Amino acid sequence: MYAGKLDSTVYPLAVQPAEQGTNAVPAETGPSRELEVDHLSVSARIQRPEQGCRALAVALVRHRQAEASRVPRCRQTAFDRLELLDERHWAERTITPVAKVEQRRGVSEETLREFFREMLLIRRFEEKVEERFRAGELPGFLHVAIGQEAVAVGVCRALGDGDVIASTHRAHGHTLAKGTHPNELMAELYGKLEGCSHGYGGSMHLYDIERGNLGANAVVGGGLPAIVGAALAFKFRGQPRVGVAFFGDGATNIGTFHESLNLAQLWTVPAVFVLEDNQWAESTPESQHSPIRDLSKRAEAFGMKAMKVDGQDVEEVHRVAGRAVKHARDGKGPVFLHVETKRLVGHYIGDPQIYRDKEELRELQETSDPIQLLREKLGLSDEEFDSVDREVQELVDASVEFAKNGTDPRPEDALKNVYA
Ligand SMILES: Cc1ncc(C[n+]2csc(CCOP(=O)(O)OP(=O)(O)O)c2C)c(N)n1
Ligand SMILES: [Mg+2]
Repeated sequence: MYAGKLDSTVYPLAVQPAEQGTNAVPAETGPSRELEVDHLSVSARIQRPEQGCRALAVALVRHRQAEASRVPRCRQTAFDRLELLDERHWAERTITPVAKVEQRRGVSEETLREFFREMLLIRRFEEKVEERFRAGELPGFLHVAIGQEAVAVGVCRALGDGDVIASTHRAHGHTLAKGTHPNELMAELYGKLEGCSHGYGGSMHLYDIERGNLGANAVVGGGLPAIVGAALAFKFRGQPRVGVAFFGDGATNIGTFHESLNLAQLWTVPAVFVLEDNQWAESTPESQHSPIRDLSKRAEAFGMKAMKVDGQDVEEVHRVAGRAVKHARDGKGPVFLHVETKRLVGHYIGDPQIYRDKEELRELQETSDPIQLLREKLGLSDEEFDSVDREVQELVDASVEFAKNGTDPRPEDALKNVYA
């Protein structure tokens, strides 16, 4: 985690004290400010330090215990003034990631088996989410990404620990693949304090700053501007880090998509824009929401490098994502990664899909399931499959237990960390 570095003094989009809510960190002056500002080149420095560090301040507070030695002294004092969430949450936060996020070179069979395990973990997790939702245990509105697991795993496995992602309304897979423990994710879906967003967020507002997850987004296209901002900050600081925005084909019709690609290319920021093209936006087929069939052309309009890949083949996704990430990390500018994938279920849990041809869907489920395809590629025997399956199902069952035993947020904390 980069707590010490995410200081508002260095962050190009910092908040002015007058704009901050009651929980906001006071503005600071002093040696750390001068020191940090020196990291920015004069030409790169943005002269508007008055916006946007509020979410970062929250992230910093979250990690103040673990990172105390790396946080400037004046910042620690500011933290001490903050009352946030129940301290017990942090004392107990000892979970290590299940899905690995370290960078890999080449894809050995062993690595492919790890991809398989992670994809199966995501699948079983989402099946359990559906089961618990239907049992009335989970509040809100839930979208699963069954059929799209290879995108989450293939892309996130091409990232390093310092890289960040922003997700969509279909965020469970991205979140697990970026390293959030199933316990923390399930606890969030149950609205518990132990959840990755402390129970404030739910399925469409999953955050895990420590693991480089800048959040899911209920607003379609909401993650792209955040990633352009993060990538711009990486560029200013000279850090070899990359920001990745996931979004769907429907999002390519949204204004923030076009604005983000435009500025990302103009500023040659280290970002990768991952289009998860499942050919549906809710119940609207792509042919009815976009006048062009090849959505990569939208990136070409900005002069952005575009790559295409079959999203049902995790090995391919990983390989091409690795090239895209390298291109961005090498300072050559952003990349548009067009991933063709399949939504093998409804738009949301409970969607009757009356708008979809049942026979076509059944055929897709039989021929395009990325987990089944990888199982075949690996030649896994039934015993091998069952062994991995048992292991991940145990993790998922344990996450439900963890979540059910979690702490309900206190009503008096409802407005804490709310900066609207
Ligand atoms: C700005 C905005 N417009 C509309 C919606 C309603 N909405 C939620 S999901 C969705 C479809 C998005 O389609 P796509 O981007 O292809 O993602 P997918 O659901 O296929 O993963 C829409 C229109 C929204 N949440 N935000
Ligand atoms: Mg879509």
